Amino acid sequence: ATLTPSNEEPYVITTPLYYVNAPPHMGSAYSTIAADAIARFQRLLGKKVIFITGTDEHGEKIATAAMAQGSTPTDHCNLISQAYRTLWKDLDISYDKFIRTTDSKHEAIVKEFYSRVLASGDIYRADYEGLYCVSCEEYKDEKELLDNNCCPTHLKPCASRKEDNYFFALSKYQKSFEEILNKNPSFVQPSFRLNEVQSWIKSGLRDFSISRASVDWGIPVPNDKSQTIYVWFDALLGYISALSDDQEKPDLLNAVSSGWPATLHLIGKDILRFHAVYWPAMLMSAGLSLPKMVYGHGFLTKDGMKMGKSLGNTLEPNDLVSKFGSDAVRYFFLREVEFGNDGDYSEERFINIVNAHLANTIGNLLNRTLGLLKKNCQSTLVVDSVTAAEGNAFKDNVMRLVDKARSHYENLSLTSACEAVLEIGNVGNSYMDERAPWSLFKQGGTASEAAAKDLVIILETVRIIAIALSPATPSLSWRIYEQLGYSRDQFDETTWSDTKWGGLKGGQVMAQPKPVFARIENQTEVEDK
Ligand code: ME8
Repeated sequence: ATLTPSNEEPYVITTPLYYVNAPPHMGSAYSTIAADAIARFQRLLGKKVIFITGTDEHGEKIATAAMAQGSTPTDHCNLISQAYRTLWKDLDISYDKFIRTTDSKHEAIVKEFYSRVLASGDIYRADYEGLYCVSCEEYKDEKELLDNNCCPTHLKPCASRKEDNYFFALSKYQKSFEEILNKNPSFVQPSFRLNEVQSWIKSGLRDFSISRASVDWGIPVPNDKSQTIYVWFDALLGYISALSDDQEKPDLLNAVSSGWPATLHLIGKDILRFHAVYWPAMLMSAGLSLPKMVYGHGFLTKDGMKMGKSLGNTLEPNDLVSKFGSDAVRYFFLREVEFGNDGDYSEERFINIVNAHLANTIGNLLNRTLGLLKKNCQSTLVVDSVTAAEGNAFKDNVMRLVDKARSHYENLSLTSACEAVLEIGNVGNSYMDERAPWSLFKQGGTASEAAAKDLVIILETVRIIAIALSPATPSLSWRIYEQLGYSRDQFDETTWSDTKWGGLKGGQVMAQPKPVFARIENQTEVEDK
């Protein structure tokens, strides 16, 4: 067969490049899970997807963390960056590129970028005095600080600093920004975050310093070894350097030609200003195209405070995964935290939701149907699903919900997409209960034939659920497909068009019924009994 090269633009999605000051926590996992669900959905649509994640390894905050561990920055970064990759594997994260800002190709590209911005006349040298939050790696406006100059996110006092730095002329881009946002208000998502960005712009964009004389652990400023490049002016470039091949002489334009601009930067709302203001201006200055969209999701909170490495009030994703499995963790956070808004975690809620939805609504529906099929039809489908559903309005209901799920995924309404798929499970269970095929089988004759068809209808419904939920629960979806008698290759080849009614064929033999999602035993529930 000939390979036809595709001219189609790839769907390039990125997560933040996480700081390696501490191992990943549930907040970092949350962004990555959401990005993975979007990437998987786009692949189902047949898009060529480039899913980028990675680690942000330079700057004062990292150097200090390494020192506190009695380690060198390099050893520390290697260790923590690896912890991210291990967690992503355990969470079924299907990234295509993992960039480390200490990769030599990244460093080369940052230097080249800096030189382009310098050549465009947007870098100058000046003294700066201000209040600095190391956890944010950002100079703060006094207005935004709490008492004692405390950072509102990290609750730590900001230190007064004075430095002779290189500055980026952000203020030059004021007009361009107003135009961009007027022309393309969907650049910032969810739409309610646009106001925030607009008010920053209205209040006047101020130049910011892009180098540090006081920090060694960073990329040296080209032509001035006494300073290193500010960690944000370095890390954002990771979205481009990730696209670069591992060639001997990495170059910016080559990387850009391999997929830039990004379709979607998925980030938390804490770093919206860097992505929606600083980054586009940097790109304009270097003459590169802008990402199509920046989506700032909400925070996972604990007692109302942002869960984070700096505050130390985090939830251990490794513990959750080893206790409950990747599907449960992925599903819970996508389904329970209204995508875009903040959400609180509680173990009780976690157990209730995944038991009700994954173990009961989906797992149990499949399991009891396969049990009946085994008992009454030797685990074999009597007719194909199209024939089984002829003249049955139930099928139309399922197809309507599938379309609903699709449009929610397309609009990045991940929570609503999960809800729509679960609704398919609910209507499937109602259908099963109304039809009560177990009693029809007892009647024999045409009642029994109708019952056999009902089982096909339910199994087809569960098959459709498996595909439609696979962006959220890839492992569970595969286990369902396996139960329905498909091979791993067949599962891997599924696309969104397979959510169309009609996949199951007459004569298809199902596997031995086996629960696809083990109910989580709730300690307190057990003790209460
Ligand atoms: O900011 N709830 O890295 P970072 C939801 N290196 N998401 C959360 C969260 C929470 N409680 N806590 C963290 C950096 N996140 C920079 C990024 S990009 C070129 C450089 C997620 O390790 C959320 O996506 O502090 C947030 O924006 C990101 O982790 C911050 O990660």
